[in-house]
Amino acid sequence: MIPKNHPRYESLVLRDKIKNAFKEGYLADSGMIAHGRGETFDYLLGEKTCPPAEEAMKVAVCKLLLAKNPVLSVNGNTTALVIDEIIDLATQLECKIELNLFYRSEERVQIIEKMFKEHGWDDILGTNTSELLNIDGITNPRSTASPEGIYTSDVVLVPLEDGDRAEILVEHGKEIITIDLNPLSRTAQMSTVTIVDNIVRAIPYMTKLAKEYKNYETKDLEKIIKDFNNKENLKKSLDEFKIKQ
Ligand code: PTJ
Repeated sequence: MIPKNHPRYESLVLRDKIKNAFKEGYLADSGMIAHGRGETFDYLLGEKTCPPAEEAMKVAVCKLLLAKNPVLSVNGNTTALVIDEIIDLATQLECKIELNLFYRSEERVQIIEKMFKEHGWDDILGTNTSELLNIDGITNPRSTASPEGIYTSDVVLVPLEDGDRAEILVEHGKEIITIDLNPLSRTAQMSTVTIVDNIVRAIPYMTKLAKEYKNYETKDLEKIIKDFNNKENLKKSLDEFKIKQ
């Protein structure tokens, strides 16, 4: 039991979620390392959502609302940290959720599928291995894509992963949105829109924006997107990492 008055209470609660997910068999062992990496960056960021992340989230939500087939891709860490929040976001956006694992095993797939069902989301894509297609150019288990989801999607949210999937999906003509506390990660650098923030703060904020923006006209959404430049926004995000007391 973590005492509520502990100065690191919120951070310890997240660690507990990660530890429990590993014990329950659906978090990759490397997922714990990934979480530690995220914790470090979040410390340096002041554990708060910064203005460049807010700007990127506004653009990301507009792109997801304007998309023909938007998909939220989830892995073990995302499930452990924000399963209910991802479901809320997908509900507001009326979009699909697809499971995509780097350390893919049938056991992990089944546990995560069951969890989504128990949390009220019946049709998570990417779980029926025999029906999945592969994205050309990705030579690891992240290449899997469901025919009605990532394979035919035009805008995909790819949070909390560092690798080559984002850039290859971009090469395939898709717009990729990532949430990554490390602005220098390969995924952060290669995505169309990079949100440098903790996923636990970002997803609820995006849901709030989606509720507001879904009443906007197309031209108003396009206006929000128009002048966004991801490279410039990434530079602004990097400037937020100041080591100060
Ligand atoms: O569940 P699987 O099998 O798909 O595996 C998941 C992991 C996360 C192990 C794997 O996909 C992975 O790519 O791990 P990496 O290479 O450590 O990349 C994770 C990235 O997410 C790093 O850049 C971290 O800084 C970042 N990150 C970690 N925790 C958070 C985060 N970004 C946002 N919010 C977090 N809470």
